[in-house]
Amino acid sequence: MRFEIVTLFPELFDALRTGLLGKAQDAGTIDVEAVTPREFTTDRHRTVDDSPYGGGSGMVLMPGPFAEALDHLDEARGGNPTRRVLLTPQGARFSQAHARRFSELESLTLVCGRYEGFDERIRGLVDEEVSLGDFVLLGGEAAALAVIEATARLLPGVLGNEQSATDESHAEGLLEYPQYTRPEEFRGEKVPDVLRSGNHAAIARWRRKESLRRTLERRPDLLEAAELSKEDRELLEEIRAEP
Ligand code: JBQ
Repeated sequence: MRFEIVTLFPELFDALRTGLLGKAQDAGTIDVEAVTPREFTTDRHRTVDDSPYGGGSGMVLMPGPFAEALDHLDEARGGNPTRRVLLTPQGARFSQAHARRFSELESLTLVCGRYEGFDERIRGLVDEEVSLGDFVLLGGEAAALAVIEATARLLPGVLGNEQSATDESHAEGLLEYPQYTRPEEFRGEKVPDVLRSGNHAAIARWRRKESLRRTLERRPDLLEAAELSKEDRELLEEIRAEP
């Protein structure tokens, strides 16, 4: 899969050479190309922004250099299709469902806006708008990195088999159960006995119960949406009956 980014800070996407996504690039499973609208300016100062019509403080990103950068990427792709996504706090909240949908594409083009503002006509250049959430960033770059990571990890060959199984359990919509490794006791806190019992049925039941407990305590909204078995509902009753 190809990830294209239009950004004023292409160096930030060098971070994708690290770890599993670096390996995925070396293996050719993913391709990352970051281009800057600045490269597609014609004036001496490589201007990408200008003062707003109607007055006011701050600068607004001009549509021209963004459109030229997108045209360049279209050409480099040889006319193959892509989906253009603008990162903006005004977009739909990014979710695992977006990541799944994006992971089915041959190519995804992420356009990084700036919180300060971009010309409204940049919106007309993209297919959809997404946001990571209700907090303030300086620009879309950190959001684009998150979208790339969430999407790329779903591609065959990016993760080992072990972790793709983990994704399925998370996709059920519950929070993860607590995990432990050595030492058996750390600063007075012991590993729960059941995990050292060798009783696999008891361990599976404990883990499911702790997943349910965490979800109930921290994300009751997820519990509403989750598909629960009869055993799950019994475990929840046990939890609710606890002092
Ligand atoms: C959003 F997607 C963007 C782009 C620029 C700023 C942003 N701020 C908050 N949340 O994810 C966002």
